[in-house]
Amino acid sequence: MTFLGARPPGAAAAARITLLGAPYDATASFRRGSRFAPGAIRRASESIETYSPVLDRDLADVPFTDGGDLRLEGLAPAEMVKAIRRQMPPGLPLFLGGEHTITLGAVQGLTPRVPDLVVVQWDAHTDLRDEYAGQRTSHATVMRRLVDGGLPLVQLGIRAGTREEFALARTRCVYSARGLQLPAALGDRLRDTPLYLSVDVDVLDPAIAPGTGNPEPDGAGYGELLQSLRSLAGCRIAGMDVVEVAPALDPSGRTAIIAASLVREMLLLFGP
Ligand SMILES: [Mn+2]
Repeated sequence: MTFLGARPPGAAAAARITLLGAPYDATASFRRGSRFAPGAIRRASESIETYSPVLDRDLADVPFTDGGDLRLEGLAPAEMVKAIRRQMPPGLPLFLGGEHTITLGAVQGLTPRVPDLVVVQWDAHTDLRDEYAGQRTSHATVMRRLVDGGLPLVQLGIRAGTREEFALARTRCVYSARGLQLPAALGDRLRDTPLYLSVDVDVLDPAIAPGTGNPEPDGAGYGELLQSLRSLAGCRIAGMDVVEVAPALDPSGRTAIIAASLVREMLLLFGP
């Protein structure tokens, strides 16, 4: 099964965006299940419209293919990151996680061709630990590895982490805040540089999107997240992901449907 409106694989050459599933949740600390997200998001996409009235754009206007799932099961975290890095599709990739660790492989896979990449992260959590549960490559350390690698990082929606992580965010991130709106001056700066957009679904309030491993109270509304993404319309987007959907933790199914809507909006907003 492919995502709603995806062109057949034969049209891949013409497509500028490739959707790729990254079903991996081996380092999940609290509740696993995000490895089932790519399939659940594709299934949920059948229940939504291809047309976005706000953007007045339809998925039929955006040439994209669905490359299926990468084979990541059974790999150690560092091996999984390498596997993603090696299988980077041409053009603009949109990864369906999987846990947040997959972002490390995606960004590292892109930096050789996009050396001045800036990462924008929507997340409840800082993900800036140096190590977590004995692992240096983990969902809780992913942004630390990127910052240590010299990548400029912008964090939005942040409301959980250790004292040390918050201190690090203040000194090492370009910007880190609880709110989702970019300051105008920063928004202007981001227009001059290619961006990687990473959306952890736990940036949303758990009442909206309960199907995730580490829910944090008092999160954002869906409209607020869309508004934040729309403020980057017209920017140069080099890659994107939607991570940490754990379908089995939400028997109502709404988290997967919200994720499918979010993927549609990202395709319509940032597709050619
Ligand atoms: Mn998170």
